[in-house]
Amino acid sequence: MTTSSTLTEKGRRDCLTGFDVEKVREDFPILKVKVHGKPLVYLDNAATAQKPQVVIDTISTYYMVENSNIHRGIHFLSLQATRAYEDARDKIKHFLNASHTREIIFVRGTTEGINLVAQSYGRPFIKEGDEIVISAMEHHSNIVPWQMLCEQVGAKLRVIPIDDDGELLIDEYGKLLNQRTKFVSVAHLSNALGTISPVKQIIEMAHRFGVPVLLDGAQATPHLKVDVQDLDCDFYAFSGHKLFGPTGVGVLYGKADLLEAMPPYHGGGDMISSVTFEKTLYNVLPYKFEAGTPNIAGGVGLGAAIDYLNGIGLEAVATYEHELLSYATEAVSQIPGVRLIGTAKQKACVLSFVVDDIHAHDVGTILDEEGVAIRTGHHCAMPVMQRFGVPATARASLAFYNTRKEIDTLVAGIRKVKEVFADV
Ligand code: C6P
Repeated sequence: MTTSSTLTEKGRRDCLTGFDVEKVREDFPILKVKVHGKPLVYLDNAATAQKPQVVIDTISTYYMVENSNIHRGIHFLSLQATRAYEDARDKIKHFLNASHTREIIFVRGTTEGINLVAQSYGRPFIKEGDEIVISAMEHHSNIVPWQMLCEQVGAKLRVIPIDDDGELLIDEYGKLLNQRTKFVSVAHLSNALGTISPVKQIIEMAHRFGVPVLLDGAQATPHLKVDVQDLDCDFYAFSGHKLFGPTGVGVLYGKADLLEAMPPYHGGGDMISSVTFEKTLYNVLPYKFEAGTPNIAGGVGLGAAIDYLNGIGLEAVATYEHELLSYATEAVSQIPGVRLIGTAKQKACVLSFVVDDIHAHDVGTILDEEGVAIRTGHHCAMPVMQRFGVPATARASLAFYNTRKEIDTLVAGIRKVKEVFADV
């Protein structure tokens, strides 16, 4: 029997949180895969996370015994599929602590959620000369839709600058807010830097000007507890596939009064209550924004992923990941020639770095030979690369199933990269 005196500090914490990484790893079949004959070390979780067996099983069971179209049939299977899909919506409502399921709109992912708001909110409510505020650490998904809107309506994009650690300059943000500001859209957690932004403060400041705020939660939802009522955000978008669920499904949360005031984004089946050639009446929320047959299995799978994550507990996840990121940061930064890009005080799960003047793709290729999967490049955040004066970074991104041993393999791999290039 282990007693508290025989436990390491880390073991003691894991006992307290009830988090057992080796047990959790058993839930993810892909983690047993070998790459180039070596055990897979999957550190590309910010791109997409792996799926636990229960999510895989839920999707295949859905197709085996429940598959049918939803909201359309009166037959048994259709009602069953509808119930499964709507149950998933209810799980998402609880996951985000939204007030009502009609505020939960199924979309394809974060990208579609932001585009929906940019068009359905932006086209009617943002006019020529108005300003939209984003930050310098946004993913292209939270830049381009706003640029497109600006071109369409003649509005202007304003950008909150960041400092050398990758933290938002909150005073500069304050200076950007004025009577012309009509929308603020920022990442909750940056995919390229790992910065957790002070989103509650950002929202409070915008609301003083009566300005709605969208949070891009693509990276935050797998790592941080999100409470949309406590944050008081107006919109929140995230992707199922980063949350251990399937690809092709995501969520847009919106406050009901705003969603009610917005016209539909897409037209088609299910988003209507009646259609004649003269006039169409739209369906109630959330269906008004869900045209056409959705990704039903995806929604059901996302519900299973949320159940799974709730079973582990996001607090235990956050505590474990925080410790793992500290360990990784310490170990990687000790390698001579490594420069970390993104050193904010509040960070989660992302370790972006450059090694000497070796191109990030070379770093990634050599690590791949060691079985280590990371992402290299601009991470769909080109302005971040420009801000730090690098063409690309290597990015290791963590999930709760990663271990210290895997970080050691990453570190050994980076040292190997340096050896290979020392000989070149
Ligand atoms: N970032 C990454 O490797 P989609 O593609 O719609 O699921 O998510 C888009 C998106 C939006 N915002 C942030 C902060 C993101 O990180 C992403 C996706 C992945 O960093 C793929 S580019």
